[in-house]
Amino acid sequence: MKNILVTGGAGFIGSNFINYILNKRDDYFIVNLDKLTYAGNLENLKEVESKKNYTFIKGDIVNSELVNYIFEKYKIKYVINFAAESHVDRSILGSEIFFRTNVIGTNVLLEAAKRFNVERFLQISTDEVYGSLGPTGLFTEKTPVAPNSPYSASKASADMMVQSFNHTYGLPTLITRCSNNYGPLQFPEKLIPLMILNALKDKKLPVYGDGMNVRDWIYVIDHNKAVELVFENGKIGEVYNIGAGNEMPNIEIVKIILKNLNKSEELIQFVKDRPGHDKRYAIDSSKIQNDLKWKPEFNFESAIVNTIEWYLKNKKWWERIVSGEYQNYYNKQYSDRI
Ligand code: NAD
Ligand code: TDX
Repeated sequence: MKNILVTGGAGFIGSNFINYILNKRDDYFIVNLDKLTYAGNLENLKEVESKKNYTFIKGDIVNSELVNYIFEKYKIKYVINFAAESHVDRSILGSEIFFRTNVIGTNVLLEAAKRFNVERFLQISTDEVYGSLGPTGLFTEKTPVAPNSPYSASKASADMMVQSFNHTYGLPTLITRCSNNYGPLQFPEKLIPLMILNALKDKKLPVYGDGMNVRDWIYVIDHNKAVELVFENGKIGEVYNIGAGNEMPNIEIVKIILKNLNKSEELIQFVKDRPGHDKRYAIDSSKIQNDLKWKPEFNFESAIVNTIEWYLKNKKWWERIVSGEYQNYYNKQYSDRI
């Protein structure tokens, strides 16, 4: 049995990971430590909550006393750190919590991992640590880290702490840097679910700037299969980029969503640009493809339809979110843009 501490497992990618992996493996015992911020939702984990090899603990990765207690009590030998404040726009509204969770929280986990001699520590990072690309070229693992937003700066700082623990103490660390994810259970502040829900409600679709910023999209299950491979077979000390080679300008995504929902493009509203908006992200994933034999299995055309259908079928999941506290954030975020 592998005793694994998964952090942030009630969020979008972490909950998809736990659902996927526990469906497949019974040699993993997963302790899910999650603070249940606005982005964490235990409903995401309904299908695994009664499994014997799964347990949930509500708590903060910054709380070193709690983290040390968990390592000791559950004899943790593996860590997969998904926990983070993950939304760029929120980091522009206020950076402090990003520094706290993403940098200090990761450091607390690293210290505990060192103390308890973990066998593998996998840090879930992002392509945003590389900064922004011009019209050509791809991020490779050798691209210098040059983050631009408070979010990406906090993720890059965490990556550097992870690498320093490998270099200085020989902690067996690994880092993955993935491009933009989409799929079921994504909090509707991110581009794709936000646009789906606004279109369903015949609300305006706020596209930043001219809509020509490019992101490289990957279905969340493809990301999580790559995480599994790196966790199992990745070479200690290494960084692995993950991407599905699916670059698209934002406006194109928005139009695909509208077309699938049979809604008019008149709903599109170009709004004031995100400050410091990175122009283009695109990932070279040849290292993980060659070394670990990973390749993406989902194509965008069909996986975006699955995603839209999921939101259509799971109205209860998102209706609670789009009322209440989220609405305050939404109004604050967009009132001065429009
Ligand atoms: P998310 O915001 O949906 O979920 C984050 C989870 O972490 C939530 O469940 C939240 O409650 C939890 N959390 C936040 N602060 C915590 C704390 N202090 N202690 C414990 N738990 C805490 O994020 P996501 O989109 O699922 O992203 C997961 C990870 O993947 C993040 O590290 C993110 O940087 C990275 N990533 C995301 C994307 C993407 O497209 N969403 C792409 C590449 C990398
Ligand atoms: O309302 C919007 N209008 C809009 O035009 C929103 C929310 C976004 N956008 C644009 C900004 C970006 O160019 O769409 C693009 C995607 O935006 P987000 O969904 O906010 O993602 P991004 O900023 O690219 O960051 C994401 O990918 C990398 C995740 O949020 C990060 O957690 C991950 O590390």
